[in-house]
This record gives sequence, structure tokens and C-alpha cells, in this order.
Amino acid sequence: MEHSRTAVDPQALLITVAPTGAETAKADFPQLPTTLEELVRTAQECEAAGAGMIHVHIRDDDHLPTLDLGRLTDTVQALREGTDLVVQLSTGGSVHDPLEDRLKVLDAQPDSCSLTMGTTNFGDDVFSNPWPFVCDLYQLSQERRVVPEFELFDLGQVAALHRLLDRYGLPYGGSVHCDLVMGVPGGMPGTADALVAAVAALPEQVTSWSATGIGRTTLPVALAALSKGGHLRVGMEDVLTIRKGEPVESNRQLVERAVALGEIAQKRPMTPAETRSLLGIAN
Ligand code: KMH
Ligand code: ZN
Repeated sequence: MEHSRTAVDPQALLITVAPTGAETAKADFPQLPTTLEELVRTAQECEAAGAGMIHVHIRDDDHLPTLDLGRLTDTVQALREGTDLVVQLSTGGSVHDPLEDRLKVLDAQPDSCSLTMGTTNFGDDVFSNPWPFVCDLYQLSQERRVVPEFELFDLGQVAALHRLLDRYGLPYGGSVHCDLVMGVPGGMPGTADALVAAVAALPEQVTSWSATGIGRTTLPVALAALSKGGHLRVGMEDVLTIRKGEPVESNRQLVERAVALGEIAQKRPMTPAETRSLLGIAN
């Protein structure tokens, strides 16, 4: 196993695509990739457009969110065969998924997994991440050699990340990569001010971070992240309109917009190989 985080070009911008999520119904948004074929095609398009990593939620035959281990394993394999993208499985799942099923996601052996640092009101629902669960999932990721991406929905979760790293040490691979998920009703707002506060509070062990703004906060958060030297997450998990009243046609369209924003900031898309290096993922 070879890990190297050396010499990641500071002009390289990691674009993570989150193409599906667990919240939007296929019937309401037919362009949402929910089948394995649609997911792989989307992943290939997004990689060609400039994405380096994919954050994956999967659906069942009825297009409903599932954490079925066989499907997750097949999905990881299909994405590895069809793309070079870093494959990150969501351990957040949907708000209805039991904690024990969310731990089992690591059995599918992804490169990376999301790891949310605390419980959040999530619209009218609750996204449950009790501290003992966070600790169990983190230790499991270390044991299974899966690189976590810490999802931070509010400032309290940034403080929880300090606590976790102090207690259990660095993740597998040695990098600490976070994603600020902003603008969830119940979490921190998707504003430049909130982003600056969250970035200022990140633990010193953090080696890279990205941000995503939900819904109408997508552009303010992306612009603020670029201003502060962060990376970007985009995709239909987080936003369904490309501008007011105009539905997103494809995830590629969102990746292309992120690339264009990056170009204005004189950045170029980070390749999947560079993304592996950034995150300390074995080649
Ligand atoms: N679907 C949300 C309840 C993650 O992927 O880790 C949780 C979520 C976070 O999307
Ligand atoms: Zn997710």
C-alpha cells in the first residue's frame, strides 16, 4: 500500500460530485440518477467534466434509498471499473436508516466514507449521529482502512471533530478532509460569514476541506469556499436548480459550473490520482 500526500498542486481544485442523495424522489425529478447504469454514466460524464471524487447514495428497484450491502458492493465495483474516481459511500444514508445498517456500509470496502460529526435537525426530520455512533464509525474506518470525509453541518460539529481527533488520532491514510454542508434547515446557514467562522474553527490536523451549499445557498457557499482556498462539492444531492426556476439537467452541468467558477479563481480540476494523494488513499 502506498500513501503519499506530497506535492498536491495548490492550483488544483477538488470537485466532488454528489449525484443522487437520499431525499429527492425519482418521480419528482426523473433526471436523478437512481439505477446503477445511470449512476455509472453520470460518474463517467462528471469525471470527464473535472470531478475527482463521487459521494454515493444508492436506490433500490423502486428508486427508494437503500443500504443493501450487495448493491453497495456492486456499485463500488462498477464505479471502479467504469471510472477512476475516488469512490466515497455515504454512511449517512437516509434519515430513516438504522445506525447499525449505516456501520455496515464499510463492508462494501469503498475508498472513502462520509462521517457526520453530530446530530442535526434536517428539515422536519432528524439526522441522527449520536457521539458513541460517531466514535464507533470512526474506529471502524480506521480498522477497515477506509478514509473518512468528516461532514460538518454546524459549528458544534467542528468542535466535535477536535474531540474525535484528540481521542482517537488521525484517520487511516493520515489526511484529515472535511466537507462543510451548509444551508440545511437545522444546520449552519449557507453564508460566507458562517463559512469563515467554520473554517477558522477547524482543527489544526485538517489537511483539506470542501464546502457545499444546499439549494439556493449553492453559489454563495461555492464562491466563499473558493475565496478561502477550499474545494467544492456539487450535485443533485444538494441542489436541483441551475438558476432560479430552472431545473438542473444533469450532474455534469453542475460539475461544469464548478470548473468554470474554479477557472475564475485560477484553479484547474484536480484529477482522481491527485485526489487520492490529497486524501491519503492508497493507489
Ligand atoms: N441524507 C442525509 C440524511 C451523508 O451522506 O453522509 C445525510 C447525508 C450525509 O446525506
Ligand atoms: Zn450524502
